[in-house]
Amino acid sequence: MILPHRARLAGVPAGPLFPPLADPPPGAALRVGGRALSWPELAGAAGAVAERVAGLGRVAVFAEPQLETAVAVLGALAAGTAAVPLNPQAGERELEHILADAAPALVLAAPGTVLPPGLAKLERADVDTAARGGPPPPEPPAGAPALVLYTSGTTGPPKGAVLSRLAIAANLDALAAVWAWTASDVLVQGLPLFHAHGLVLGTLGPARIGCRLEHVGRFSPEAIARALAAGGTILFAVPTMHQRLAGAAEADPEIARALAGARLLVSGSAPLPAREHARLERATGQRVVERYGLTETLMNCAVPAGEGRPGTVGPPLPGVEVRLVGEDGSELDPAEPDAIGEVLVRGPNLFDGYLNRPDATAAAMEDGWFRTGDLATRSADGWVRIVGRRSTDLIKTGGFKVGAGEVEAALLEHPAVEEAAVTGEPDDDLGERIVAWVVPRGAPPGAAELADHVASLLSPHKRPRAVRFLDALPRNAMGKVRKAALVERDAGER
Ligand code: MCA
Ligand code: AMP
Repeated sequence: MILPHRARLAGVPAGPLFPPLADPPPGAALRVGGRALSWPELAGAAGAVAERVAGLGRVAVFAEPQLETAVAVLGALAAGTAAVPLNPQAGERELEHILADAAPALVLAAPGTVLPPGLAKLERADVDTAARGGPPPPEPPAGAPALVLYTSGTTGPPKGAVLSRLAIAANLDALAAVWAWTASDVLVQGLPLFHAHGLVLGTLGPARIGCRLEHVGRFSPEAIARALAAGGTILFAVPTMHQRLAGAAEADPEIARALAGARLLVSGSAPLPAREHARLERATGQRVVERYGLTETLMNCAVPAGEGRPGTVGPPLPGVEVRLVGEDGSELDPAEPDAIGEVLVRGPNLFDGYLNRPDATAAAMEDGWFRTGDLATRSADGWVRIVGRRSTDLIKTGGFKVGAGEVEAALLEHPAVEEAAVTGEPDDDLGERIVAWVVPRGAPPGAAELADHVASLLSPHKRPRAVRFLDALPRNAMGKVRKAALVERDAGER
């Protein structure tokens, strides 16, 4: 634990984490991929899950973009059981690691879903969206762990960030305040449900605020436009999705009209380039607002509704403290608005630490502040601009964070790979794409074969999109791979 919960409780209202589930209003609660539940139905189905998982420490959720995922997570949280969402496309190694690390008591899944062989040994409980449990159990303590979300680091396998109910409540309330997000909104999204963006903000957010959620299942500009045209007021999406929406809006006036009709378009998980802000504004008349966060901290900064300004992620959220520090760890002079420093964060939004990794938790924390690894400047009025990150070994591709180290380790498991190094390079669609630099053992393997190999061991979004073969990796005197030389060489070739 990184901060006594008592110290973080200030300002967080007591009461149920999800008021509309404790006392369901009539009307539609959520639709995911075409199937819908009302608030009373959602409360009943989540209640049945809660009865099933009560008393268990942690349960896994096979987090497909389906109604059952929302019901499973809300049910586990109602029982005070921590949910561990699994990427439904997670490969062998990734699943093996998460199961060993989180040791879930069972996996919740939609009936009929074929689970990967890696989950065969785990007990399975099907989620019945038609089930109706009894009245909700007593509200678990605010400090209890709610979610374990796996996130990549520069080296080693992903780490499980433990998020408390308190962190989730405090962060959602802060976002609701700056975006005037209320029960009369309808949130539209098509994000994966195993990360903070789609799950915490995009699913637990509506459930806390009481607003309807329209999750389109699989993202496409057309599906998002349809949901917005049918009454959606807020859109949450990653930059890759906004870019695809901009292109679609330029080509199709109906898509442009649907986006123009929304109250608030929000981008996050990676930077939205100024070019894309401008394209979206030209096509739709809307200024996208950005917010900035991490799995470990949830959201730290957000541009308030109606104040869209390209290139900035806004001021710190209410209750969140942000500090920029220089190389030597000392705080930057706020009178120097263009100075670049690392972003440190403190507040009720912080995680409780990495599961089973006190070493990694200690390394990420400094006197109660979380070190984000992101580099930023701060304007005289306190608005934050993210300008880069400290490590070149973290790649943001399509809004997913991928550690170079885990991809390198997977590549080295291929019999035709002698040595491997992984870097990110700019990509118009994904922001960054993963590039594998490989010294082959014998005849070079095909690029598609290596991509499939990584996809099946880790996850498809961690696969290299380009493979470059070399006779030897550039190394410094200590034998460490000089990634800067690879990136330079890469830029020269493009
Ligand atoms: C392709 N596929 C493969 C292979 N190639 N499968 C196995 N082996 C292969 N070699 C499959 C993929 O699994 C996928 O399957 C389909 O082909 C398309 O893959 P891909 O081209 O990679 O997807 P895309 O269409 O380019 O996806 C773009 C996307 C996606 C939709 C924008 O990147 C995305 O959903 N991003 C969101 C990331 C996100 O939510 N991040 C939040 C992290 P299938 O068709 O079955 O899907 S939380 C965070 O960052 C913080 C807290 C924050 O600030 O929010
Ligand atoms: P994750 O670990 O997947 O939660 O990703 C967190 C990282 O996403 C942060 O450390 C940032 O580098 C990046 N990020 C999130 N939102 C933004 C944003 N609006 N602008 C720039 N980077 C962002």
